[in-house]
Amino acid sequence: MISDLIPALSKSYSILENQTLNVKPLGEGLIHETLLVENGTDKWVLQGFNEAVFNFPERIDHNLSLLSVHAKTHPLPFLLPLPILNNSGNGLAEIEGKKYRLFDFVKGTTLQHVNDSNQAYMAALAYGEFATWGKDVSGDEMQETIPNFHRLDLRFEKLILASKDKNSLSRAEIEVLDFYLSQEHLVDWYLSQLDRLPLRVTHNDTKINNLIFSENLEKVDALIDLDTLMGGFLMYDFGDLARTVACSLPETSTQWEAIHQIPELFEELLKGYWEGVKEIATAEEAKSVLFGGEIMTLIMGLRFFTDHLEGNIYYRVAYPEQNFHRAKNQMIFLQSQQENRELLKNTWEKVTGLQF
Ligand code: GN1
Ligand code: MG
Repeated sequence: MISDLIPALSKSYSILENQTLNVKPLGEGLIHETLLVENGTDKWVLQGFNEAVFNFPERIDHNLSLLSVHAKTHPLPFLLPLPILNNSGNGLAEIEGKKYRLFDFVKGTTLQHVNDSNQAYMAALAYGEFATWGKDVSGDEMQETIPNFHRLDLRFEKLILASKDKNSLSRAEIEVLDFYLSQEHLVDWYLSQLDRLPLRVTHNDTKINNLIFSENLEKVDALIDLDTLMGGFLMYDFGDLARTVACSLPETSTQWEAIHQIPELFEELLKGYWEGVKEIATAEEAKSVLFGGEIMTLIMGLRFFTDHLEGNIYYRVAYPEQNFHRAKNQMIFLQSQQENRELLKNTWEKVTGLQF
């Protein structure tokens, strides 16, 4: 029972001492467990830290410390909430054999999908401004909190290995597998970019629900889920936005016929992101963001399918076939983006004012 955590929590954090606390589940993250702690007046977020996924908590600390030093001289227009230190001065507390982190609760609105194009614009602008803000912190100084996190080529190889380990696949699984194997051309393009693009400070998990908007939804107040902040390419951050925001349905949807890209939202995202990064983006980087949506959708599809074949060991699932369904969802969405390539290229030229 999560309420069993309360006595140990009060003992670990002086701010939670001698209070009547209530703990309940919060949010939709797939990796850490997220809980809300309340005392009637104040609220905190308690996060059950997933050590199986994040093997290097000290690297997270290193990166976040680097960025909080940078923030002292270069203020950001939104918060990057960092863990509250426990009574022993640690951001990571051990409670009943498990690791936890406590954060101040940032008041505001979290969206699971955008309701209008301006929200897409604001979200993308915030992630773009974040990259520009971090331009003086070299991506190489950041440590890899999950090694090779967005290495598409390695994710591709991993799926091949996982599928070879299976003796039999259903017809439906073979259809999805064949689609993913047919995407090797994207892997080749990705590899051709590796030594052309500078490593930036990127968030690497830019889903819409990793932003906290103000209550009236007029601005972005915080970027959260900072464990994957590390060196990365601009196309990763723009791409994960394009994957999660410019789609008709969320990655969990199984309404196959209704899953498609929304080019108008792609355009708003690009306008916002470009506004945020245009001062720093090289010509190669600017071009790369056009394919970011495809690259990130392919990465997630490969990861979901690999996890399905490996028995759902990574992502939290609500039912056994869910990772397979997520992989199929991403397949359909990737196909939709590919059908729109010409249109998106025109949008890109219009928004950036550059020639592709
Ligand atoms: C995970 O934890 P959450 O739900 O914010 C995952 C992302 C995926 C996402 C898919 C560390 O993010 O890479 O895009 O699920 N994070 C990690 O929903 O693997
Ligand atoms: Mg999250």
